[in-house]
Amino acid sequence: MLLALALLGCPAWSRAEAPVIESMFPLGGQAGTTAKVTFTGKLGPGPIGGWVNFPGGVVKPDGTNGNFQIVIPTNTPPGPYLLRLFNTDGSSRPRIFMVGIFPEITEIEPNDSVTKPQAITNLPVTINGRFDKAGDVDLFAVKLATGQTLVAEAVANMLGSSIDPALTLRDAAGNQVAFAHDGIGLDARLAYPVSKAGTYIVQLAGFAYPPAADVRFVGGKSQFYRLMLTTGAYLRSSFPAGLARGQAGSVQLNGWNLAGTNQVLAHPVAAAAVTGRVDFAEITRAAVPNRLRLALGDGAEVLEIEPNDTREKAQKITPPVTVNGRLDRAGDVDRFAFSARKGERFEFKLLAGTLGGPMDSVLVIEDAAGKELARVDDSAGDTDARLVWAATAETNYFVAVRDLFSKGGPDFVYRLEVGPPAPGFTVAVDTHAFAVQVGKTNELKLTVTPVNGYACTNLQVVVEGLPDEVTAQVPKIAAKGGEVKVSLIASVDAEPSNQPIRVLVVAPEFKPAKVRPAIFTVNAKDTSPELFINQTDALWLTVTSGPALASPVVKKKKKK
Ligand SMILES: [Ca+2]
Ligand SMILES: [Ca+2]
Ligand SMILES: [Ca+2]
Ligand SMILES: [Ca+2]
Repeated sequence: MLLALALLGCPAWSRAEAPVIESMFPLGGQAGTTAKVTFTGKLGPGPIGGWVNFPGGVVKPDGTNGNFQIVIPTNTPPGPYLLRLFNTDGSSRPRIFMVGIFPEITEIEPNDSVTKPQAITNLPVTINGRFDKAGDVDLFAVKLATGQTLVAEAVANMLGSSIDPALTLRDAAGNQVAFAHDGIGLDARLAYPVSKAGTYIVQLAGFAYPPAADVRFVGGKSQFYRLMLTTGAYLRSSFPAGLARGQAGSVQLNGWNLAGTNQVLAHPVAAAAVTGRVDFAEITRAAVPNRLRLALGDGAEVLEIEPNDTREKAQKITPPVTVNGRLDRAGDVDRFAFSARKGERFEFKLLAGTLGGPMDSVLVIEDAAGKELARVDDSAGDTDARLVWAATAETNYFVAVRDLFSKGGPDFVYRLEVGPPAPGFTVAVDTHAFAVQVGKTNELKLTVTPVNGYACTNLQVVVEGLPDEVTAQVPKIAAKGGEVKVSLIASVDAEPSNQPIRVLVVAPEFKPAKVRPAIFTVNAKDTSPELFINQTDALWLTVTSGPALASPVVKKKKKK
């Protein structure tokens, strides 16, 4: 049997019984509390454990029926984290668990009409709700004072729910005063400065995603959301959107209710906060319910200077450099002039969507006469624009940045890196979890892709987090990269176990050594474009005791 499966190219270690999570509720919890979370799906009859990737996080079964307690330490920074359930056979796919700082309550039906909203007596709050039935709408009444700004954030799609939420704010008479259909990917965010004190109604409705021909409000088992309501501080973006690694600096935060009613706040960044080999640092502030990503660079940094919309007014830059810019108004174009030698090659990297901002960026290279020489568009969403281009003459050229839909505003921040094409590599893995049986070997397949002509021959693979008696054997990597099969070998003395692992690929010839973790894409389907965490290096290894079980995957392949 095992031999036959091996010949068919089926991994003999595939196990059918790893937990499958269909839904979880609530989708998060408050820092400093123990959240009670109910999972549905195929959780299996045996003992089940859980893992979440904030420090000190504990996931433990709470009785039966998929109920768990999730301990969230007090100082856990707010934001999205990954969660897994596992058993002796393997791990579920990672799910997103959101940590908030506000008290959490559960939605109470019926709350469908303006005359019967659920009264919310204390702000700030996070409401955990669901669309129970087709056509369900959920209404919440809040009392607001003149001068306050209400911020409402409804997240569902970004957490893996198949809902596209819409927020409507109504006055006590039911008149619409504000509306938002997006703001955080497909999820909705709304801010409303109150000019007249009174009771207001926050109305949340959910559309099916991906959109069906028949666009109705959805309802169903896994249509869960989190609705945050606050009149306190909330962060939207940072300018600049990045800083030089290891150097203290200052950024301007944009948001609502920052320092009283201001929407802008200076935020000092200590050198220690932006040190290390990570690509991004996080901005968190006390009593602020969300955090921002701050990109870290290794070269010279400059700030954009307006006006720079035309070739005549273009800002001169000297590569290699990172420009921190912003499309501060609708229609803004930012042009930068640079000189090149004949045949000189440049790599342009634009970072915008990756930072969480709304910009749909377009990058254009022009000659002195304004003729377009190259163009790249990052409309694919989380893939930011990258372009390698060679100058054909010794002269001045221009690089222009704008929004595909000519939008702009304080949150349309970007970073544009211009420099010689940097050799490097990326590493992908198409499975989030692996299993190896005691006394056996399993293969973990990586895809190594060289960038800008890099030769992959010196790359080394390190598997971090392996338990005792499990070792990794790595073949030599070809210059052109490609598939790399890492053997995980469990000795007969290995103990059955579960643990997170990371696979690091190291290029030692760089100073400092370049390290790239193998990345798993959580939601690779085109139907859901964005999750709060769509790429992770947090892989999983289960060491199993028994022989492999026949899995549905094996059966399907045998039919051929
Ligand atoms: Ca409901
Ligand atoms: Ca309802
Ligand atoms: Ca600008
Ligand atoms: Ca401009």
